Amino acid sequence: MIISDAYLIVTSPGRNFVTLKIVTESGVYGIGDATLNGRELAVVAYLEEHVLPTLIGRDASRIEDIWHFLYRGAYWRRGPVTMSAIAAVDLALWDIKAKAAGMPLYQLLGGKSRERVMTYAHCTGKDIDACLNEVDKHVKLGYRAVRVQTGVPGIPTTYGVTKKAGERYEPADSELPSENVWSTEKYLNHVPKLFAAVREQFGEDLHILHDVHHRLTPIEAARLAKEVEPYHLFWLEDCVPAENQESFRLIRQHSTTPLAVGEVFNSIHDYRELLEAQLIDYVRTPLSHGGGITHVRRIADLASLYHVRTGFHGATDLSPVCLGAAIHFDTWVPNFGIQEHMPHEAIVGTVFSYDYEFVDGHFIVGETPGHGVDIDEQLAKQYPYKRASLPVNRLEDGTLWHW
Ligand code: CS2
Ligand code: MG
Repeated sequence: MIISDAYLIVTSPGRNFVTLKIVTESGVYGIGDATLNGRELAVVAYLEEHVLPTLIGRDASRIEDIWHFLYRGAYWRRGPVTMSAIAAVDLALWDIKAKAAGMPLYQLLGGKSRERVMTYAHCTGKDIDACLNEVDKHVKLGYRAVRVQTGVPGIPTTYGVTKKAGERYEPADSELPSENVWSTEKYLNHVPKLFAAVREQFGEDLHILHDVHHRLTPIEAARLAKEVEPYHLFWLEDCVPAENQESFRLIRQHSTTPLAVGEVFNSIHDYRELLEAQLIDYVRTPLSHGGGITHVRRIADLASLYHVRTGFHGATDLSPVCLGAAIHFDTWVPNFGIQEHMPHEAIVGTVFSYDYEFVDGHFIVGETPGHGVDIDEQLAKQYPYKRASLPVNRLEDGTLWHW
């Protein structure tokens, strides 16, 4: 299983994706997701300059050894660019190994722990009524869980909310960062009403999730987590910037609302204090940003010691390659929690093929050897890269605020 070629496919069917293809002498190939939203070409440069040349001639079956060659050998360890680059190689190598073994990836990991993988939908609206309409639409599609986000009265735009009903929001929505205005006070006075309205209309069984996008101080997050206890959320996500892990002790002291964190984390070391002190309930690092299967399964295992479950990030800036591999991981991992599902635009499905199915709010994993996702390289060429950036966030007084 000697690696004979490794190259990137950068394509933008509706949004930018970076896909790594690793080919072995036998002709068996694997693909990995190297997409880092808003920093795609940084990962391209890292891979093309410092990684891909080192892979040629190596034995593709030695996944663990290659992982450590790229991690320990990098000297400059960790970080989103490095760990996304390593993840792309890792996903491609696991794809190759499963293909060579003639089995779907979940079998190679240890077989099924469940028949289907629960997902949550994005339900957003400029106001509560618009959001409730989206919840109704998605409940009718079979979702058991919804992430609800709305505009905030008194501020013009809110990240994570579509500009028009029924549209999906695109995280990187302008070539250079656009500027959003934020008011924590207006947000905190508003958002509990959203959860009350969802419970009022849809009852107690629907799982409600919400993403704060790192914007609160610890005491503000503690206030929100406490105030929303009556609505028993499935989780409150990214309520504070998580570099300061001490913050979560304060939140935990005040509330039983489950906490999810980690879509911007990229290694097990980011979680250690949070897990050992049992400060969180779900880990979010996706396979494509956390060093791939080889590393994220270690995060999942450490989390399981503290009854913490997985809840992989799955927005549209994670390609079908990442989602396809995640569904295999979700099908296997014993401490599975939930899988984010923000459907890609139809055009993405013309470039990427996959064998997973979406049925009644759940994913059903496919049986194709490997992770079951492939890319049409010719078609991919029709969609050239176009720089796109995530917005930034300012308070009403102009302060550049947390994301
Ligand atoms: C959000 C994302 O899906 C989520 O939980 O946080 O929209 C996230 O902001 C983007 O994926 C960032 O690229
Ligand atoms: Mg998020």
